Amino acid sequence: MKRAAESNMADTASKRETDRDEADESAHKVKRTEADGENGPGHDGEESENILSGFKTSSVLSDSAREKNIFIHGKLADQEAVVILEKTPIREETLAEIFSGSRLKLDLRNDIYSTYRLQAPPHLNEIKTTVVCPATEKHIKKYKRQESFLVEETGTDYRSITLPYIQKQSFSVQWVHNILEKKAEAERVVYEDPDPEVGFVLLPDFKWDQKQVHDLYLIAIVHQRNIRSLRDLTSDHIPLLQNIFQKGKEAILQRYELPASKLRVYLHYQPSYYHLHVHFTTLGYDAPGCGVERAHLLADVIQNLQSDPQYYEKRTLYFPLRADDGLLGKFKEAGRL
Ligand code: M7G
Repeated sequence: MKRAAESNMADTASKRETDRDEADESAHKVKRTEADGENGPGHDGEESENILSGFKTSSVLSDSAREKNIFIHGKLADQEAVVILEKTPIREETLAEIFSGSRLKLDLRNDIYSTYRLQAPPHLNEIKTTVVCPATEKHIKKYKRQESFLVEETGTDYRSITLPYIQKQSFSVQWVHNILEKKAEAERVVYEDPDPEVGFVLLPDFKWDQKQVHDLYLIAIVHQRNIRSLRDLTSDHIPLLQNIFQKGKEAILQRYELPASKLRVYLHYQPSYYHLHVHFTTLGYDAPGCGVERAHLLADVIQNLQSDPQYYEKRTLYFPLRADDGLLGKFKEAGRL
């Protein structure tokens, strides 16, 4: 898949084409056995009841013709829900079947030019679909297209404004605990270091459909449960961060044949989910949230902590907040914006 994200609907399609060209042929496709077989349900896809047949649309939160996705707010069996629909990239290995097994409808013919509507076989015409249900008001805001503002947060602001807010208002991290406890997505785990101090679970981010490597997106979730974000990191965490960096890169090389030089490894600040995790994406993929105003390279984080153990406790950090984010309101109330 390309992306199933909220805000950063930047102009990436042509960039992806370049990335595609750049990538080694061997690193181009996720090996079929991994992509389509062993990763279990939800990957090649076990048949599921169509829970969306009763979905009632309330509003379109955002959409993008270029990204070919749409974020919809609605109701599923009387519960608030967000549904994300996204057309997936056309994979090279499906071309033969597309050419031989499709129906063609002619739109126009003019000299040497002709355009058609091609109706591919249903299994080659899938739409990646993400359902959040029951969705909270915060989810609806997260996916709604809206203006952003850059916030400047000192260490003091963090303790007096941000921390009290996130302690009351953040998204549940139940899905993270489910992963760590193998109650969900266990078959998707790419690598695990079970050590309680420096250990982590590496698995595909749910934005990635794992069909092709050029938009690879994995997350490493730490086993420790008391590290909320970048702000909580001190030099005590260097062994944890180095372990994630080293073993995460090795696991990706082994599984996807992608070398470290092709990876962007970073943390978000602010994250959406306050349980420390690290993002691993391909360098050429313009992943949502990988801009300088939100992404902090893991390599830099480690170096900063090596040079100052309290770096992230003291440092002024900058990040964007959406217009109707409650945290933005708190910064305004405090006269910091
Ligand atoms: P973040 O920086 O906290 O927030 O990253 P963001 O979503 O604003 O980037 C959390 C990451 O976890 C994101 O890249 C999400 O796509 C991913 N993610 C979120 N959920 C709820 C799940 C999930 O249930 N499973 C998996 N595998 N990834 C998820």
